[in-house]
Amino acid sequence: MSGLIRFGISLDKELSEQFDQRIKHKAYTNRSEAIRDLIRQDLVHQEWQEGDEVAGAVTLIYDHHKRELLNKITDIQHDFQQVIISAQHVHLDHHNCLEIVAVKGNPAMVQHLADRLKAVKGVRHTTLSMSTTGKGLA
Ligand code: NI
Repeated sequence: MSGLIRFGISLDKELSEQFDQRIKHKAYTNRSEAIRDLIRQDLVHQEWQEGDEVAGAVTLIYDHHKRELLNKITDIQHDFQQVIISAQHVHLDHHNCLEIVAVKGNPAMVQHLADRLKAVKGVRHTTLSMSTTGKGLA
């Protein structure tokens, strides 16, 4: 197969065993697949730091009963329209709301949006999931 290269990796036994356990746990069928994913993950991380366009999602969990909180979260999102593709609101239970904000664009601006949302008082948990638009990834 053209375009495919093979290379050997030297690892100490303990690290190799730990990696194999991890592979099994994550249901990879072989080491190559797992290593390819790790390499892609690292390249995506670099793209996030240096690239000009990235994609991802910001998720936040917050108290449904604090109405002023929803206003703040909405205000912030209006300030970042440039990088927000969509937002989905899920009523998790009687008390909690989950908001998933899909983002695409400048990495620094996306990070700034995530930081602003995280800083809102009463937001219980925030994650920024970093992905890529896929351009330039094999
Ligand atoms: Ni809700």
